[in-house]
Amino acid sequence: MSKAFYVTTPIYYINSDPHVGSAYTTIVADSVARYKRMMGYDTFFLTGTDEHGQHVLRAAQKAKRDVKEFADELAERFVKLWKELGISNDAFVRTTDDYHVKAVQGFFQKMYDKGDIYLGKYEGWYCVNCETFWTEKDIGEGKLCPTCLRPLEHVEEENYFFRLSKYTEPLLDHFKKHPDFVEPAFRRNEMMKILESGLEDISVSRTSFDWGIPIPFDLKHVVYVWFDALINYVSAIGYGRDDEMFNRYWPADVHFIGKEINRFHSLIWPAMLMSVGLPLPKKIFAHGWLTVNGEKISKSKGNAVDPRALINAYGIDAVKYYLLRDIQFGNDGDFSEDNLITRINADLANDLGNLVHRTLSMISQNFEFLPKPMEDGKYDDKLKGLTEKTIKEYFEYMDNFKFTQALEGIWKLIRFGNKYIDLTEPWLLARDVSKKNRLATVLYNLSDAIRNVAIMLSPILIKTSAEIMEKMNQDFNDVGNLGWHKTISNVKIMVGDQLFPRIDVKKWKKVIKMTEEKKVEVQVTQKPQVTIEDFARLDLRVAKILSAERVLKSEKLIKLELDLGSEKRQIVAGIGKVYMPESLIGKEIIIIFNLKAVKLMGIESNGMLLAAKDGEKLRILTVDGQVEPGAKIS
Ligand code: ME8
Repeated sequence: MSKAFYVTTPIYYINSDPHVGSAYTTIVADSVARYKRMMGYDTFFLTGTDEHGQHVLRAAQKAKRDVKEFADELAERFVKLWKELGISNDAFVRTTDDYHVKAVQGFFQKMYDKGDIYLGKYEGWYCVNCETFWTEKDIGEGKLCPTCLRPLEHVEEENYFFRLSKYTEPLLDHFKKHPDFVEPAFRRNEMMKILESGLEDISVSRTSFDWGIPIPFDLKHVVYVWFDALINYVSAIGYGRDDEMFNRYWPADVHFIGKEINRFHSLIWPAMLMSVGLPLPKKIFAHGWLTVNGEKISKSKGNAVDPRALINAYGIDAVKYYLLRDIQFGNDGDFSEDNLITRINADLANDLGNLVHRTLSMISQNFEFLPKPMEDGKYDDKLKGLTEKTIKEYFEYMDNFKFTQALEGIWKLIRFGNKYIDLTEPWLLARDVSKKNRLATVLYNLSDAIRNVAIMLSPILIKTSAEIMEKMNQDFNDVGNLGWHKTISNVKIMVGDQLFPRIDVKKWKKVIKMTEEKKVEVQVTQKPQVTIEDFARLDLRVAKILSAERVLKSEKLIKLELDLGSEKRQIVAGIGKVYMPESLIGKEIIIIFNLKAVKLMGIESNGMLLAAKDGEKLRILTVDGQVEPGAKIS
């Protein structure tokens, strides 16, 4: 039986639409799975959805929906999108699936029996968006989540804890013995630093809501959503229910994840596995974050690009090629539609498209069938040598997830193929009957280089690769077909259309409208000009916050007592979703001093503070260094 290879993506939260970021990890994992299948591995590729937790529950409540029905509907969008993107996952795990629920309960029980789970009291901060507990030392004054910058909630609950601290040493040991356990190396070093400072026990259950997996020995608790989610990697391959399958695929060969969830995968997950006595995954690869046109992907910015729109406009192969070629896997990268178009025109239409079209056209003009090589000549060895070198390096790069380099290598060969045409001048050979044999060899060699290119591209450019093979009437799909002069001759070929039509940049309507739309919005909302006198009518002053407390029954409003030097006053500010009252005390802020007093929820507000707003983000204005309260601003 062939060797097994098990590859996973994170399981995605269902409360936001899949975007080009989640598609990125899935496309990478799919390309690796397809490459491994081509290499003859018995490959298992897993993706899925992470459906429990407070954020999903709240989203369902907000939509006034039954939470399970809501989850079913949202999960389906992922299943459908991956189908549309041609993702070749072997299973799709949902954390609400029965087998997963049972596996999590079994896993938790085992850890409990081992003495690694104990009851305690949690008091600290929680980010509902990231479903992450944070300690005081992790977070700043503003009490914002270090990952997503949203306001944290204070939590006080009786929780079960996992003795993570106990695994600091064993984990350090594992990291030292397996230097490639976490990649890239700089991500590994980040984890080593955390380990060296010692791990603390973590809370692993919640009691304040029930949308989760009940803990078998204490049903008022549900398993913490991250604990639940991580176990997907074993539940989906039969943990606790199908030993044969489980033993075949576990340990995973690689978990592909984004850098923000590295700590969960490289520290917590391995410790959980150690606790139940299972081997650790062979590798965790934490890749970087994509921005879109230089900006963080976010719904409020309108740049959470729907991968479907991109694929409809450019085709799946072009988008995949661009992502794997332009973004150095491992590092952060920017998704730029302009660069995507440049790659399509330069690499796909010009280099690859022309090589295939020129070669096939010349064959069809001069021969009835794909010719046999008849007469060697100048430059043949160079093409042969480069083809063989490219294949060898391709394996090395793909095995190490260096997609950019693998594609660069293939494109060197493609470009040399075009150069080989210029050097051997087949159009001149075609004019002279005595050179027919040489012409046959040149065109055969070119076909052979193209066929090798198509096989190497097949895990990524699936459609294009199949199209090339069809045009050339060749069989493939097996790594054994890679190599010089393995092209079958004497077969009918088909020229057909160019593989990639060029995009006329001037006429083209882009998919990502974000930047233009934003500009329009700025123009529309820009206010009329004012004179210095207009501005002088405002009395702006520095005020020091003496006390701050939430306005009863309001999520948003905070009542502030201010020191203005000559007097004290009270204002009410709508900053409660972003700031914790206690974090505001002592700050020197800017207020409009001569604003008419108003009542907000029955409380007088005598002035207004200034704040910067960026979508959902809000930051209050302060002064750069200490000044006396009451100082005037001009
Ligand atoms: O974290 N650039 O789910 P999630 C690159 N449910 N990759 C991105 C990205 C971006 N801008 N945005 C998202 C969760 N991703 C948990 C995981 S696993 C046991 C539980 C990708 O829906 C990247 O892989 O927030 C990132 O780690 C993942 O989506 C986060 O997906």
